[in-house]
Order: sequence, then C-alpha cells, then structure tokens
Amino acid sequence: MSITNPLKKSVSAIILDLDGTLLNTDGVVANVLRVFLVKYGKKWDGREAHRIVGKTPLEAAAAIVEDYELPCATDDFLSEIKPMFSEHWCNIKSLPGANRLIKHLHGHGVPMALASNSPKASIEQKISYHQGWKESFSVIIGGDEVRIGKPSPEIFLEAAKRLNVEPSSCLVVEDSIPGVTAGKTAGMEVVAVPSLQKQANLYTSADEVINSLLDLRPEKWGLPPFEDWIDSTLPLEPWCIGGPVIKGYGRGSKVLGIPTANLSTEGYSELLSEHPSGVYFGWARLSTRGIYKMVMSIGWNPYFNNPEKTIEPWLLHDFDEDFYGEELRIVVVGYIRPEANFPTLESLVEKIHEDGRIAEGALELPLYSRYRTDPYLTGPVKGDHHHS
Ligand code: RBF
Ligand code: MG
Repeated sequence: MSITNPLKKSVSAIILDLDGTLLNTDGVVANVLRVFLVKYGKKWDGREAHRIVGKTPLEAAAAIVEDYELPCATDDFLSEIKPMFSEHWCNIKSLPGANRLIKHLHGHGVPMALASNSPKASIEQKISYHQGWKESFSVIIGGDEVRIGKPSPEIFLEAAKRLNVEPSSCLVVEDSIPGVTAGKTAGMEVVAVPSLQKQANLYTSADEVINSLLDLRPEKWGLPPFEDWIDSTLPLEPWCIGGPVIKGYGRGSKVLGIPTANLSTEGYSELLSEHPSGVYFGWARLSTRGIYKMVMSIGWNPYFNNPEKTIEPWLLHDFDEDFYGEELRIVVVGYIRPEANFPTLESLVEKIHEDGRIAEGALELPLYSRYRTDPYLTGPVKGDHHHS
C-alpha cells in the first residue's frame, strides 16, 4: 500500500447515491424550476439549492413552495412539476468520473447498489440514458421503497441487506449532508463528494471528503485501484476553452513567479460547472506565437480564497513580454490533482512547479502529444478571414 493512499478501512461493497453524486441533476432541476416559477411571477435564484440537495421530492417541493410563497399546495406543485422534470431526465449528464467509477467497480466484480431518495421509477428513467449503468448495480433502491428517506439510515440498511453484506462492510458515496448522515447512522464508511461549492466544512462526519469522483481512490477502502493513472496524470476526454488573455489578480508573476495567462470565465459558466475545480494540463495556442505545453488550475485557489472560480493556465515556456489581450486556445487532455490549501506560499509554489514537471513529462506520451495538432489549436483564429 502506498504512503499517499493508506488503507482507511476494507469494505466489500459500495453504495452510490445518484443525484449530485453520479448525475449532474442540479442543472436540469434549476432550469425546470426557473421556467416554472416564471408562471407565478417569481424568479429562481438558486438560493434554495441547499434546501433541495439530498431531499426527497416532497421535502424539496415543500421548501420551494414555502420559500417562494407559491399560492398552491405542495402536492399540487409536485404533480404539476413532475412531468416537467421527467421530460428532462434525458438531458442530465453524468458527473466527471462517474462512468469511469461504475465501469471500474463492475469490471472488478465489486457488489454495487444505487440508493436514492427519488422514486425507483425516476431512478430507472434517469439511468436508462447511461449505457451499462443499470446492469452494473445488483441492487437499485428508491426513496419510495422505504418508510423514511435519507437522513434516515433505512435506505442504506435495506441496500446492505439486499446486497447480503454487513453495513460495516459498505462504503457509501454521497454528495449531500442528509446522505452522509444516513450513511454514518447506518454504520457505514462514507466518502462525501459535496455538490455545493465551498461547503466542504459542513461534511465533518464523513470519513473522507473529496472534490470530485476523479479523486476517489478505491484502494483506500480495500477495493481494486484504478489502472488508468499514468505518470501521475489521469487521461480525460479532451475539452477546449479559449479567449483573450486577461489580467488576473496580478499575483501570478509578482507573488509566485508563476505567470499565468488567465482566461475570462464569462460565457463559460456551463463548461466550468461541468468540470470540477482542480489542476489540469494540455496544449495551449497563442494566436501569434505558437503552441505550448500548459498546466492550469481551475477553481477558487484555496490558498488565496478567491471569491470567483478562475481559469489560470500556466504556459510552460519563458516569454520575454506580457501578452494580455492575445487570443489563447486550450485543449485540456488530463487531470493531475484537486486544488489544495498550503501552509506556506513556498509550499504552494513548490507544488505548482511539480505540476509543471508532471505536465511537461506526460505531454510527451503519445496518448497526450497527439492533441498538439488538434484542429481547435491549428484552425483559424477569430478575426482571421475565412476562405472556404
Ligand atoms: N492555488 C491554490 O490555492 N491551490 C492550488 O492547489 C493551486 N494549484 C495551482 C496549480 C497550477 C498548475 C497553477 C498554474 C496555479 C495553481 N494555483 C493554486 C493558483 C495560484 O495560486 C494562482 O495561479 C496565483 O494565485 C495567481 O493568481
Ligand atoms: Mg445526492
């Protein structure tokens, strides 16, 4: 067992939550509510998100009726909104790392249960759009199959029973506080993957808090480790982002000696909500200069505690001048680690340099180097004349 991933406890089965843990349900729920509330002359502002996450449909509905002072009974609200939701289940994307986790555990024969506060029928609908998910779970249990939903432990205890394992041999993966409470009350090990940002401090009863499923290390729980990490990097389905280089907080070069070429997050809220904060790497192209290796952080920079999520690419090349305003395009090809806090500025800087070395080395691997010629990087730049 490696030093960095010491064994916490051996489990023999895993119980996964669905909404907010495997599926990015929140975005779809917010969109439906936004449209719905307009009818009542109200504006969805997301402030109830924390009152909805992890709740049963009835509890969530009651919270919304109350907060928005809707002139209808919770039941009526629920029956009106339910069909609007089911129309959108096909649009829910899986969260980063969810598909990988399911395939990995199923492939290694780890017994898996899906336990969600939502009704069994909607669980089955939601997962039907994700290939291979249904078959991977030997148990699927909905909130309508128990007397009380999470935070009561009942649903997890019932899942363990159906898996035919002791509760103490189960690992629960959960995004919500009610879910974490339910798992701990059931006597299980619990990994929290908080879906609401900057709330990680509220998950103190969890056995581990991780930033996204990309950071789950099954070997810490006595389960087979992922085999896709290569040279300290995790290959991802490549994604692109670009725009003019903006001035960030001005700390990069001045405080750290690490000049980042920050991108504006404007227009990228959806893309950013799809990708967990963390340290990524890939290829970058500056319109007038060329293509460079790149390592970047996305997130709130815990050390500086930014109020906003920022995108801070560090081009691994010595430039002798600033290039604010120049068009930067990036293809992200892999993941390195979650953002972290550090006791000193020196240790933050040291870590970022290590990220740089990891990216430099990994980008030589054919797996990653082939994206250097990605059409997004080599194609015409905005403002160029197109001849077709
Ligand atoms: N900031 C943090 O607070 N924690 C981190 O773990 C962290 N990792 C980074 C990794 C890379 C590769 C880069 C380029 C930046 C990272 N930063 C991190 C952000 C850094 O603090 C930021 O770029 C400077 O503060 C400039 O605003
Ligand atoms: Mg959940």
